[in-house]
Amino acid sequence: MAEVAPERVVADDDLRVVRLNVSAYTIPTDLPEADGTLAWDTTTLVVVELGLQAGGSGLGFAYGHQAMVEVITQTLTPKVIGIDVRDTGAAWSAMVKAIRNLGRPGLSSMAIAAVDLALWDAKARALDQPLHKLLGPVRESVPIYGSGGFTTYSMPQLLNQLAGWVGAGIPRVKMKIGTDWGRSWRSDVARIAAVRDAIGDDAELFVDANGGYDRVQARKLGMRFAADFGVSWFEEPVSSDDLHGLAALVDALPLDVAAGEYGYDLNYFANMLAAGAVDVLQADIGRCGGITEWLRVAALSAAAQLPLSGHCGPAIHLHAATVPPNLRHLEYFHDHVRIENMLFDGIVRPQNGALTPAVTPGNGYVFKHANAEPYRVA
Ligand code: SMN
Ligand code: MG
Repeated sequence: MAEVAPERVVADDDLRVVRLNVSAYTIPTDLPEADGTLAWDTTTLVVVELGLQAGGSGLGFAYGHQAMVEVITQTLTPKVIGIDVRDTGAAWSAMVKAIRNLGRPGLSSMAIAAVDLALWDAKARALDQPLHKLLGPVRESVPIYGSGGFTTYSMPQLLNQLAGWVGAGIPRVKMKIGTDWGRSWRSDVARIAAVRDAIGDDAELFVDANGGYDRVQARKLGMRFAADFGVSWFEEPVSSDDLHGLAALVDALPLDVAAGEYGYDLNYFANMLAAGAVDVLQADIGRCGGITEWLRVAALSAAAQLPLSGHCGPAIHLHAATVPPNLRHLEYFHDHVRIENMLFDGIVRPQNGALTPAVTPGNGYVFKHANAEPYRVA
């Protein structure tokens, strides 16, 4: 008689999660920031520091709102305490079940993301592996695009920032358009023309309207952006809820239509792909539930024969971004780059337009509590 295999590996008690410390920080932007449909002057991130029985630790964070702290401490923590940190899948599923009545899209998923990222970091540190090596990379470094170019910037600020990235070897840059919900489209055209002039012909120029245009506006302007200024990426030309409108633009425009930043779960991305609404799918690891779900989103877009691009928060995407064969790039978002360098040690710098994850155990970065404390809100 063949021996029956044990049903599960018996957990090593040392690797059990025993503690989650959760805190939130609100950091003022360096200048007023706005896109076509929203203005803001602060950014909040929620940090999870997780402890294991034998003293191991993990660090995760996600951008969002301080209300995530309550979700994590009250609803997620009881599901994660006692779990073997290697069982990231079990922890993730338990967290998703626990927030059923709170609603999966929105802050709940961001809260899950912060914990999932901390669990993956703790697992990699416990196993003494760089996180990307544990995840199974297909590439050593990840291409990025510089992103900012807010509608609130003066023309010199806009040109300095975008030309600055190109000058620093990042040959892809994104600016905000759709100013005043599309009413100031003439200003968008003038700013795009000036940026193209400032960055030269070789750099890729991306624009993000954040859903500020209507369908006809987006079609007319998209044709012009591509033909006159070589714009190659048009993000949220219309609302990302308008899947039919996006799909029509995918067919009509000779550039990449991109969307997906408000995706919180797999079904959202599946619907967007089924509608043919994008040429490139975007997904934000800090919104869609962390590494565990983001890699599933990558697989969905691969099955749709489409590339994936990581949205914002370069530090939290970097290790996972080495894994999907169909990854196009990560967003090197001005605000988040600034915050990640202020609050964490070990944040890697771009080289030749790409980021290469550190080969130290875990995610490679360390929380600088003293730098963060003045901004603490929870
Ligand atoms: C964005 C990111 C962060 C804050 C506001 C808007 C955005 C992007 O749409 O894609 O960079
Ligand atoms: Mg966007």
